[in-house]
Amino acid sequence: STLYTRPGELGSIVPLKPRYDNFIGGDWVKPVKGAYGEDLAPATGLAFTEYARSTPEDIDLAVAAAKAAFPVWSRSSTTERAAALDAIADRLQLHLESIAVLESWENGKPVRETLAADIPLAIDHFRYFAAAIRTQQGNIKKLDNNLISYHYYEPIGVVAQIIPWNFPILMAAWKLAPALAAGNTVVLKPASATPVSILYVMELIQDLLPAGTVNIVNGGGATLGKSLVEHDDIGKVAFTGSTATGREIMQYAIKNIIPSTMELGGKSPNIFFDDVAREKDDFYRKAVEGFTMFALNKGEVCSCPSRALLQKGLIGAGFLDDALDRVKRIVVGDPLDTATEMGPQNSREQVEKISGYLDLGPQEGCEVLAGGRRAELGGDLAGGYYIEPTVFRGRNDMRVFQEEIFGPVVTVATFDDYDDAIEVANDTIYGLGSAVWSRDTDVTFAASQDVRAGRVWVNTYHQYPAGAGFGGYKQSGYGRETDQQTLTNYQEVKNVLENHDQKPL
Ligand code: TXE
Repeated sequence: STLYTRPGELGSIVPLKPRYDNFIGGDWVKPVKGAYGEDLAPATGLAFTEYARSTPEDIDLAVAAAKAAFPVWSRSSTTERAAALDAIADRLQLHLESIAVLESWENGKPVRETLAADIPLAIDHFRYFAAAIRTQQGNIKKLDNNLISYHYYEPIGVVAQIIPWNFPILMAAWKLAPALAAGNTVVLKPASATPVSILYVMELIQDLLPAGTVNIVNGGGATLGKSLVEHDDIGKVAFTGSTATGREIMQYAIKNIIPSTMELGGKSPNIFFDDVAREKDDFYRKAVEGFTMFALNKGEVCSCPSRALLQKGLIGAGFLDDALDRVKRIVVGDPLDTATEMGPQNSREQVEKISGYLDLGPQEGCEVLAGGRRAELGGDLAGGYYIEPTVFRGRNDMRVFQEEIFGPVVTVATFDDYDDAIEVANDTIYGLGSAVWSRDTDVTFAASQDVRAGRVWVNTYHQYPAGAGFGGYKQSGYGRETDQQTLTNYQEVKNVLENHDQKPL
């Protein structure tokens, strides 16, 4: 194991500034009202830098800068834009380690994940959309001898992007890469729990984009959201966050009839059929790991496999016992230690919210099979936001099975047969992630059609390649991110109808 640094001593790896202003029009711009907030490290609960607590006046500046940059960026060729995205990817690759360390420190997620997944996936996103924009096709039709119709795509204009704190850099990449590839300019508002990692990235890449192409404004969503989304010069909003906030943002989008895409909450079923335990082989061990995926990123994942549905035979076959053994061995600790598998929750608010559910589970009649409490760590980490990985067993109609906990908590229910499994899996207001585990491909194929969710993983979980569309059914939102189809979220379709008939109309 490598300990990247001691808490509070990032300096040797990440050259952090003591204070971060907004990034507007290619410059570092102080917030108009001059207010700043402290950026707290979840591992210790201590402040390590400051960020701007902006107001609607700052939004106006950022939108104006993005509007001024639009004519240049939107008229650049797809080759130029692809080259810029590739250059961003190369630059991020050079600085992968420092970005990964900062992302880990600001969010609390283990550095082994940011090094191996978050930042490499973000880099790949820029490469993917560099290729996607160069290969995107319009279409042309000869409707009759003298009438030709062609369709092609145009950028929308200035787009607003509001992202959450659970995957700050990856969510920024999911949104920025397609928007920029399509020729839009952007005002991005990070979550105020993780305001700085994206600014550190902007510092690294600012010379690669024309000034004003990407603008970052920090501050509270409640203060900035309405003024950003209702701004008359904003042409589209893309949001990732809670279903409640998504609903509010959709109201703002109504004002100027701007399109929105919403990636919201989830309560994803992870369905295991009896045949998983037919042999205790590599497939079995992979399935056990699949069960423990609820603790990835300390459960702060919209597609967290937070409901494990086990066919009854698996209990007698020892699958749940093996899964619990693995859960109890999850290493909880300093996110900057590469041996750590689970770091602290992102904020005090999250710990309070999760603790409420840790109390509620047993009150509702759940059996506590693992965890169930805050994890108390010593030394530098005593003030951090740690929770034990928790396994509850109960019924799908309980609130802990229905509400998004957004912590390292999985609720387990058993089912009799296939129909029962599908009914329980779909008994939720959400429809984001899901998985089915079986050695029988007829079963997995049927389930992949019957589960009402935007992503069905088959015999795997938590894979997010750039080429696979991700998004929700039902109250998990609409619109897909990642994959080529994301481009069209950021484009208008132009139709040109060309009449070559010389006869008078
Ligand atoms: O989310 P919000 P919060 C869920 C998760 C978590 C809960 C609360 O269950 O416990 O939400 O987290 C911005 N107009 N998820 O309060 O409010 C906000 O500043 C415009 C699931 O942090 O959704 C931040 O940038 N913007 C989720 C972003 O919205 C507003 C990821 C997300 O914050 C705004 C995050 C407003 N009125 C939380 N209010 C997922 N499924 O991935 C807030 N924001």
